[in-house]
Order: sequence, then structure tokens, then C-alpha cells
Amino acid sequence: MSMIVRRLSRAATAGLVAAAALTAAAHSAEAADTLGSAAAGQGRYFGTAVAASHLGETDYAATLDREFSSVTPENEMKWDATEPSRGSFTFTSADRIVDHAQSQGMDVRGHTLVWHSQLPSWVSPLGASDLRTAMNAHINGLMGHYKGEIHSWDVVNEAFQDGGSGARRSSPFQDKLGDGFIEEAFRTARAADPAAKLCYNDYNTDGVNAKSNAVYNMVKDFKSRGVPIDCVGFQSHFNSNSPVPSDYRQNLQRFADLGVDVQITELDIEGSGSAQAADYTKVVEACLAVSRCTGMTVWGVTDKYSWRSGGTPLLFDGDYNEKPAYDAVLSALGGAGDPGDPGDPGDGASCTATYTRTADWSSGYNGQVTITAGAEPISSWTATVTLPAQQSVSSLWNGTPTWSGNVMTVRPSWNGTLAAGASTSFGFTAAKNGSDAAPAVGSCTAS
Ligand code: 9MR
Repeated sequence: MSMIVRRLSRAATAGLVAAAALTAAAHSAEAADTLGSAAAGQGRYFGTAVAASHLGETDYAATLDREFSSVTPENEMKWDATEPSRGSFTFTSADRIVDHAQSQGMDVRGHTLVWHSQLPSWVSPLGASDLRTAMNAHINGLMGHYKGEIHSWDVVNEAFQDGGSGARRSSPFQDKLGDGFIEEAFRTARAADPAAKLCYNDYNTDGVNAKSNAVYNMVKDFKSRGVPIDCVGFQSHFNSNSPVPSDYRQNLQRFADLGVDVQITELDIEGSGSAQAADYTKVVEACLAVSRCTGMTVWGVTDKYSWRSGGTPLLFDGDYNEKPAYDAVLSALGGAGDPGDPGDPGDGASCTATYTRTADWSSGYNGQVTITAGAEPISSWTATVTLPAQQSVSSLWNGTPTWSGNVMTVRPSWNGTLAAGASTSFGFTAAKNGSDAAPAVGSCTAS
């Protein structure tokens, strides 16, 4: 009985807060685009994984609320979190996320109903018939609680093995119930919440390979036999060992051609700077090129809370600054950046460099190069200084030099970020070696 009351009140609350969020969005039409608004312009959602434990952190919540139009609970809807002992459901943490999302007018992806990992210890020892009953009861309990509130559910997660075989992964479900457990889970899920899109979700299926072929064949079989499946999730966890596949778009398209939506469900790409940005661009462009690619979710708001935090794989750094990858995604989504925000699409970042000699003695001198930002703030600069051939530099401060012959290219050490019109400088000591000529300061470029 208490579950029914909770369900009704969840649905009633959702309607009210969604209306409030729409009003708020209408008032901010003049602002720069965000990931969510730019994606909406392309008919897509742009989501993130969220942890309930971080929602109380002001910058985390502000970034989440400003940028994203969909959330996926990172761990809070998993079996160990929601049914730690048989028949006893706990939704406190998941409810916090769903309530927060609804207060912001965001969609919620449900993750995940049936998965071999993060299973509470009571599940594995069950015999086949008991396990089937427990699996269906888990689906009904979780989906029933959120009935009508979940955009898409990852019904079954990661049921196929890595590697060349295309075989099913060993798990209590596979080992005791056989291949049919996936179909059964989808049928149970459809009955539990007919409004939710039902997805199969996996990793290393992003390009055409043996594993994605196996998933493809399963989806094709489901479609031909009327097993209810609406979408396939491509996790898209990328790094140097597992780069964005060159046939990513083609793979998304072939699944879409089976008559299912495709979603990028757990996107993260280890790396930094322009290389990471370029990889993110490829992923966004691939999704936009496939009309049934309905949205993208990155696997976290900030690098500092990523499951791969050492690889800095996300769009915001640990201080919630927008990374080059953020600007690239926004740009690929067709969004306009904030003109005052360095690196944003359409940005006019610029700088100038001027030279003065600040000390002089018979065998050497100290030079100083002052970098001044143009009409917009900048987050980095690069200046070139060409020395007379005889001279050599013995030390340099407040900058990081690289050399090509007698041309010194200097980038910031700590002093890359400058407000519009603001200045910083780097200095160096040079040996004259018989030439007292001044060095030539060349171009200054900024981003
Ligand atoms: O990001 C999740 C991390 O916090 C958990 O410790 C981990 C436990 O298995 O699961 C991570 O999320 C996984 C997701 O649920 C399924 N695909 C792979 C994700 C990264 O491991």
C-alpha cells in the first residue's frame, strides 16, 4: 500500500515541477547556449550520470542544472542499492536524484535492472526458478516505483562477453536461465511501465565488431519476433586503448536501421586539450548524423568524480571549468557560446606581446615580454621571440619555453588566464656572446 501512495505522489509532483521548469527556461532565452539547450535545438537530449551524494555541493548542482537536460543515476538504481535484501526495496538515494531532475525539468534514464555486477549477495545462490521469480520481482518493484517517470530504462546491461566470440557473458542469469533471460526481462519490463523506452546497454559495442555483431543479431531477432525493445545504448567509454571507432556512425546507423532508437549512454574520453576535444566532436557528429540517435549522456559532471578521474575524461574539470572538450561539444551541437568565455564557439580571443630590456651588463641582459589580452578574456597564450644568432638564454621565468634554432616559443606556466585587456609577463636572462642586438618579438596567439 505504501508503495502505491508513493507512486501516485511521485507522478503528481512531477507534473507541477515540470511546468515550473518550463517557465524558468522561457525567461533565459537570451543567455548563451548550454549543452542541453543546444542539443534540444537538434532534437536531442544531453545528459549526465549523477551521484546523489554530490547534489548538495553547490557548484556540482549549479553545473548540472545549467547544462544538462537528462540524468542517469550512476549507482543509485542498481540492484545492490535498491533491493539489498530480497523483497525489501530502498529508494531514498534514487528518489533524491529523480526529485532533483524533475525539479529542473530533466528526463531520467533508469540504470539498470538486470546486470551481473553490483548484485547483492543473496541473488547468486538462488536456483533457476527462484532466480527467475526474483528477477521479475526486481524489475516490477523498481519500475513500478518510478512508473511513468523514466524516459528510458537500461533493462539488461552488459550481457555479452568481450573478445572475438560474440558469446553471452557468464552470470547467474545466463548460467541458470540461459539466453532467454534477456527476452524475459524485456517482456516483464514492458508490462511494468509501458511508457518507458526499453534499452539494451553495453560497452565495446561502439564500432562494428564481434560483440556488437552479437548484440545486433539479438536485436534483429527480438524485432522479428515482437520481443519489446525500443533502444540500444552504446556506453562509449573511450581512451587510447579503446579509441572512438572510425565506424562509430556506421554502427549506430545499422542498429537504427533495425527499427530501434540508439543512445550514447555513458560517454567519457580520457585525455585533455584539443585531442580530447576532437574526439568528443567525432562522437557528437556521429550521433547527429543518425536521426534515431536520440541523445547523449556523459558519465559524470566533473573530472574529479569520474570513475576514471585520473584520465580526466569529462567536459568540466575538477573546478567545474569548461574544458576544450566542452567547447567542442557545444560547437558540434550548433550552440553559441558566451562571448566573454574563452574558447567558446565564436570566441575572438587575442593578445599582443611587447618587449623591454629590464637590465643590462657587459656580457648579458634581462628581457621582459608583456602579454596583454585583447577585447575578450583568454585562457592561454603563445608568444614567439627570435634571438640574434650569437645570443643564448640561460634562464626564463613565468613562462614555459620550447626552442627551434634561435626561435623561442613561450607558453604560460601559471599565468595563462587573463581578463580582457589584462597583462602578464615573462622574463629571461640572455648572454650577449658579442651581440648587443635586441630580440624580435613575433606573433602572440590566444585561446
Ligand atoms: O561509474 C560507476 C562507478 O561509480 C561504480 O563504482 C561502478 C561499479 O560497477 O559502476 C560504474 O558505472 C558503470 C556502469 O554502471 C555500467 N557501465 C560501466 C560503468 C563504468 O564502470
